[in-house]
Amino acid sequence: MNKIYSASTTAPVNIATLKYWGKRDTTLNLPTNSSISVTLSQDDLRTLTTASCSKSFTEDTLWLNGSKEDITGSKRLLACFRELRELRRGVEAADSAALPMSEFKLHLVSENNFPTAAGLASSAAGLAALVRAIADLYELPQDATELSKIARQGSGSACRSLFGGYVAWEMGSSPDGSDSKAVQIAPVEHWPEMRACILVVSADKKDTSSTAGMQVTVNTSPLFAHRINNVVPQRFELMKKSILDRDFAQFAQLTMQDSNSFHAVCLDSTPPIFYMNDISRAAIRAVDEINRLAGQTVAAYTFDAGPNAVIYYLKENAQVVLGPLKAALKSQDGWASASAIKPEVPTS
Ligand code: 2P0
Repeated sequence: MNKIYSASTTAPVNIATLKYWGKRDTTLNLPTNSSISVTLSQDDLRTLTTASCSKSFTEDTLWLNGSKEDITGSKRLLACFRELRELRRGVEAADSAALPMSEFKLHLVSENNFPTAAGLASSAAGLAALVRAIADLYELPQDATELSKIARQGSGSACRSLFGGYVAWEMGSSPDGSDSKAVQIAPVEHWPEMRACILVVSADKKDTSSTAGMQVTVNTSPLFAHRINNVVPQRFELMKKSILDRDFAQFAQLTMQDSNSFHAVCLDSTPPIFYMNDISRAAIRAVDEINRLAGQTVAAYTFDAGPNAVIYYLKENAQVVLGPLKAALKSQDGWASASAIKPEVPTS
């Protein structure tokens, strides 16, 4: 009987405050701009993955939320396996007592505790957990930034989920992707008052996948070049500074501007891509009104490739933000049944 070796890990969801949208290399998942995200607490949204390997396994297999996936055509997943096995061969070469795990087939069992592919960054947590679990199984010495280059090839945004707190994905310039990696801007303890509230407008699978949508934008949107060349580079530096300075008003303004800019280039694409709906727009108006009544910026909205809103605010403003938000959105037709305000999610 051949022994089975296993390692389990969880990875959190991250929500971009400066959006990744566009690839300059679709095979290596190299982006057209750098991005920034906040990693959410694993208490609410996370992927749990167990990686196993054994001499007795006959094929690499992935079970996602209880269903066996066909991964034979998944070039990105296979690229992650290939790169992780390559690193494992380094461990085996350095230690003659190390088991030849790089030659064993892998079994991955992965579960999300939230809707998959509904614009809640499931691929980010999923691929980050998968890479981390295999790296742990293989006892790889590489740090999170090195592993982020592998997770990136599985799904771009996954590279940011290998860190907690505030994270930058530096786009890099090398054609081989060796400098396109995630780094931590600051740990969660740096700004412990930060909170995120997720408004689940819809848990349905999104219409346009991010991978397909971003290439439509790259190829057809005249506004896109302006965004990546003239807007994002400065915003990236300003947002990093706002995080390091714990300047919430500045962080919030930049976050909302970047969400709007991302959805603007989606709308500017041919055919146009719509991710927000009427309830999303009601949430934007509610946040605007909350900030107007507060006389300062106490809340920031951001929307990914789906209609669900993520609202950032500071703990001390929870009542000022969440009370009016609930009241405003309750008056929206369909909101009460179509949505839920999740408990506040401390970042971790
Ligand atoms: C982000 N999104 O920065 C942006 C904002 C969606 C909107 O990263 O093709 O699933 O796997 O690299 O990472 C979603 O794109 O795309 C995404 P792939 P991914 O979070």
